[in-house]
Amino acid sequence: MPDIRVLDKKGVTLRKAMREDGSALLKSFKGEVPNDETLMSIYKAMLCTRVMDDRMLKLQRQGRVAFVGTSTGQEAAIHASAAAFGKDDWIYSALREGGVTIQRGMPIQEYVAHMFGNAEDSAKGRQMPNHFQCAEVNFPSWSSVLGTQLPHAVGTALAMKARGEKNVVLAYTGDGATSSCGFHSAMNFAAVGNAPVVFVIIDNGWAISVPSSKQTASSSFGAKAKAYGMPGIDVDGNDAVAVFDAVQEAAKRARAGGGPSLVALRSYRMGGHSSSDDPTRYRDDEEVKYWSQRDPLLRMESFLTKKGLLSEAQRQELSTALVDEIKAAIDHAEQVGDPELESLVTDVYAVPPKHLTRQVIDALRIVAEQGDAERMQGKFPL
Ligand SMILES: Cc1ncc(C[n+]2csc(CCOP(=O)(O)OP(=O)(O)O)c2C)c(N)n1
Ligand SMILES: [Mg+2]
Repeated sequence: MPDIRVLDKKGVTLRKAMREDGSALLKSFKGEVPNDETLMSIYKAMLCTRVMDDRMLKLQRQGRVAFVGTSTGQEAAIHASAAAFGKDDWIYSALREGGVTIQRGMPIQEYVAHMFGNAEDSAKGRQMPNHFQCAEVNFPSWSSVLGTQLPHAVGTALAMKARGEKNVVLAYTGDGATSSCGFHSAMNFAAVGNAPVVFVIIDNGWAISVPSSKQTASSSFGAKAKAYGMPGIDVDGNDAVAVFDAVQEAAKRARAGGGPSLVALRSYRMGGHSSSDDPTRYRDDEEVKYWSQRDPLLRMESFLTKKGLLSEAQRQELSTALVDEIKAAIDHAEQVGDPELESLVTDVYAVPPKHLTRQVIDALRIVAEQGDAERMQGKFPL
């Protein structure tokens, strides 16, 4: 019988709340269980991400979207952590936390528009797909350059503190990005400045083809906090209740003026690094099998069912509704068309400089003379 002190392969104690099969809470768990409404909203967000990723990956294989980085296997870590933050808090993400925009109220239609980079994409097609942003839900855009979101998150938290606001910031990073300069600068700055920020590392076992075991010589990712002078904890990232409890505790501390914390969530990337990756070239099937038996979505479904909050009929209904809504959003997105060429130079300067204006005029002339490029022609080999 698993208990809260179960050790993982490296001998790290992970905080856990529920049994591996989700059938009940562990007796040793003394933390905070989210209320029924929060549990269900976390579950719906997890399900939405699972369905969306599945659909987007198929579209990518059909050549209809250019790039996808799925979150499959990490849904509890992503959505139970985000649930610990309010609408006025800010969230800085890495590649796999885009579903949090929908969890915080961004329409599915807007998510899909970004994946297509069409005229309704709030990034106007200027980002790679899967790099979400939504100003309305305080979710700034991610840069592919690993770790750069972390100093930005700390800057935002320090600004909130300077203004006397009670809001806090959630800063996500992957295990690989903990080796970036941005991670070090952010952790140090946050602790010295007592910034109201919660760093959440989602350790999904891999940084492309580099395993977590080769990413650091620290005893765990949570242990890194000690050197910076902030609390750190390692948590079973596939246990939605344990994730919520640990992150909520850190968010409360930050909100009360207690400064930053680090929460390391142990999870697993079930798919490839991205739609351009073939993980069978560097990892064992056995490992994938081990983790597929620890699927966070199935564990949450089992937990909610035992609690009387979810039935099989309800699960199917929710899933079908999501499939339909996403399909309608895709059908719409494919009718919308590309952003206007002129939009290349909008939003950056109050008055675009002459050389950029000239380039747009040239581009418009070339389109008029030779027609537009085929969709995806000249694409970057992602
Ligand atoms: C500064 C920098 N170095 C290298 C890369 C190339 N790169 C893209 S994703 C990635 C791995 C990221 O791993 P992790 O932080 O664990 O996130 P995950 O993809 O596993 O969610 C690397 C090395 C990059 N984008 N930026
Ligand atoms: Mg990783």
